[in-house]
Amino acid sequence: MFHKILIANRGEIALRIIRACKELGVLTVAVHSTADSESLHVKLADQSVCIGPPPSADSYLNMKAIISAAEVADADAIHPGYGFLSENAEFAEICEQCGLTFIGPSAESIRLMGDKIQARQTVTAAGVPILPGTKENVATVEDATRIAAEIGYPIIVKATAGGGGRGMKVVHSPVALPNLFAAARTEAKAGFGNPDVYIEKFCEQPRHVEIQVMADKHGNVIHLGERDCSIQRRHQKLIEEAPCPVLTPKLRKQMGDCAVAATKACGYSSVGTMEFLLDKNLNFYFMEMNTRVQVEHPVTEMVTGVDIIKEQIRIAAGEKLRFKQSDIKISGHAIECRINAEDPEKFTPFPGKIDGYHTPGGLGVRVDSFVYDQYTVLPHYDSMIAKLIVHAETRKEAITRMGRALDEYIIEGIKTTIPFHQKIMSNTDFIEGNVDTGFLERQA
Ligand code: MV4
Repeated sequence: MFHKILIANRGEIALRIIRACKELGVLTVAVHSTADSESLHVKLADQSVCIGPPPSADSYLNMKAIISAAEVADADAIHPGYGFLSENAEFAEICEQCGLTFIGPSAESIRLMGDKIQARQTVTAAGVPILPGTKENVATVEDATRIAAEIGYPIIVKATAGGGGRGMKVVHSPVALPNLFAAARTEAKAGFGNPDVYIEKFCEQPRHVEIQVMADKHGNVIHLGERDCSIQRRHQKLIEEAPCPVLTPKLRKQMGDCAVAATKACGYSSVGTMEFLLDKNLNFYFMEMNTRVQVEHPVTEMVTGVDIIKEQIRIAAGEKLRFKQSDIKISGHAIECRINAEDPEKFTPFPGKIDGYHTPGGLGVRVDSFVYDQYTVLPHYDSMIAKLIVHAETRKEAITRMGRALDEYIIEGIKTTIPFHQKIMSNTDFIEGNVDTGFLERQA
């Protein structure tokens, strides 16, 4: 096991990683921007290093400053959390070159899955279903027009170097194609430094269902079941749950087997997530792989009892998985609400000082957060300030418990998305599990 881990992140995930390290008996180094010196991750770590001014580009994305901090503090590994440098293959490589273990997959796996065309090819070879689409980049409007006609409208143009929904264009008819195709390439170039795009059949009103996987460095791979993340707004997930309300045990096994096969096919080790679209007829299609730990990992922890972060650290340290697939049992139902410092109607950021704070508690309630009374939510970073997670025997009870916990949660001085979540918990369609990725757009 490692002696000391540097956590190259902030906020709730930095705290989550510190907690895992403490339970593993590993020392922790926090890094922070000048704006974050009063943050809890700094206070709770064994030591801390200031790595730059408030903008992320100068601090949490500053590879040189982070590597230097690790060397000065004599850390032997770096945990990148999510966001920031977590899916940066170059950073993973630099860590290893400096003798620091990157707590995540290899640079090669990050690169392979970061290229969406290669990812599609790799999982297809493993027998995983994908939507009809191009095996190569589409360079010209002429090619795009011909291919779209072959696939049949609607189609979607996606950035090969993209992911997470940015720079995608849905096209419903040939007349709309030239403009949208050009826009997709421009946005891909601007967003990812690479104009390459490819085309897929567009799947209408799918559910977003993802499978958590875990792979050690000895070839053992298991999955921890699925999460339904269909409640999203502009590609930002707001509510996640496990299990997915419409999956049958048979379908869960099929998707799980596919996720494991795909993970093996890319030579992956660490924890990761295979994202799928699930259509109205319960057909599933691989979308992309997230080669990091995700925000919503706690819902899987609550229904499996597995500490995903501790496992991830053990895997990076070279340990074998402590579970076989048959050890994994899904128990009860978990829901996570992301509490953002935002206007609950318009979803515009609302940073500022918290003046009055009380967290919910009781059976089956978990709060993963880094804020406290009189803490000032900073304008420089993501607006998520807490994840409220509940666990109960059934989905119905979990929804009731979430409503109860949201009622108990007091955050004064700033606006938060708590009122939004309260509305969803009493929405009939949500209560019936009748949701897809278009759910929120239809609410307005
Ligand atoms: C799709 C799709 C429909 N058909 N691909 C969004 C995030 C990115 N990972 C890919 N995304 C989508 N890809 C095909 N061929 C619909 C989406 C999509 C979506 C997916 C999951 C959750 C919310 C979404 C919202 C809009 C579009």
